[in-house]
Amino acid sequence: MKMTFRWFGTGADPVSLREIKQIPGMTGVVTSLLDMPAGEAWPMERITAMKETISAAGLEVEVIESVNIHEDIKLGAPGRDEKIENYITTMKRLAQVGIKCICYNMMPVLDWARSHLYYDLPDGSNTMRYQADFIAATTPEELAARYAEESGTYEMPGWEPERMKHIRTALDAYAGFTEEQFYANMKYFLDAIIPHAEELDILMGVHPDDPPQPIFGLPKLIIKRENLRRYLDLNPSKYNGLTLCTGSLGARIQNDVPALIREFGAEGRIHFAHVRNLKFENDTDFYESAHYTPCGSLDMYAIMKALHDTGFKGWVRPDHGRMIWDETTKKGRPGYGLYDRALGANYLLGLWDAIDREARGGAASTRPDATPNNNATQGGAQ
Ligand SMILES: [Mn+2]
Repeated sequence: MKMTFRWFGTGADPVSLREIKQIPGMTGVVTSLLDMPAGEAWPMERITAMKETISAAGLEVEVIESVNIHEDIKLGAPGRDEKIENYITTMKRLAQVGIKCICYNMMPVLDWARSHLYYDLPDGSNTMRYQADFIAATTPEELAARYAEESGTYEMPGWEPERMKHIRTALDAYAGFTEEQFYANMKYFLDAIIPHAEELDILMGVHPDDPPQPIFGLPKLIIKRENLRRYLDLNPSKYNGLTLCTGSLGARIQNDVPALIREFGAEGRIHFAHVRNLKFENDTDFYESAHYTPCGSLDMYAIMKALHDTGFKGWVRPDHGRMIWDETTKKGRPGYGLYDRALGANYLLGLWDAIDREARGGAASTRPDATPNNNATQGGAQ
């Protein structure tokens, strides 16, 4: 297991690589070229510059989150072949700088959604919240306007003003669109890219839909066990795998997250994991709590134990955190402040360390002080 941290890139993230490097146990960052439109090939020189910047900070970059999928691919629209070719070109270029895993999602039109970006908690921190009734009573335009007002200088990925200009056309394109068509289009995409993923040794990990239920009348597929199974069966290569996001799948109260990890992890289909907690307020509504198990509704020990028991060798990152220690104004991206994620990462490392050591009968595998990046634990999950 390698512990990583999401970083949005130079000029796009108030958290610096230097700060990330100082978090105990961090091996690297997970990043993207945030401004690259879906469907275009990423320029090699920008990929190289990204790699060099991160390497200079003493961190690895092996996972890209995300290389986004163009709507034409999801819809099976004319023009998808060209966008798939560009996707493959991007994969080939990323492989050249040592990228080993790509995260992407199949959410139609809109990326993640929350009712509140800065919901105040009693301890004076704030966090993201999801209220189903609120979402049902609003429109995507209203939500985008609210995000823009609340988040200040940072554009919310998936909710950019430019994208919102065309939101009605984009939503209309899904009118009458069936799940069967969606699966067929996903298969078309996977069958095109997975042979290249195998050749390039790049693990592909689809991220679940967030929230894991239909919103604004859009279909949502990557939300529960049987759909994850069907998605993986579309192309049986192990390179067609999952980004297991505990917060996204866990927001569907019927999902048993440790059981999902045990099932798909045992098959070697989980390549990357987002591990975070959330606190249910009722069966559909939740806020994003601190990672520590008693703060939320998910059992973080059971989650890390399931990863360990199934021999997980991939990358973990703490996911969204609360905004704490007055960082709301300083470290602006909702969910992506420095401090709570750093605390979360070290809680997860602590769990892993204890689980791994117990599996070894109490002994560390090598000199602990010889493994500043936690690599001692990597052999622990044979
Ligand atoms: Mn996630």
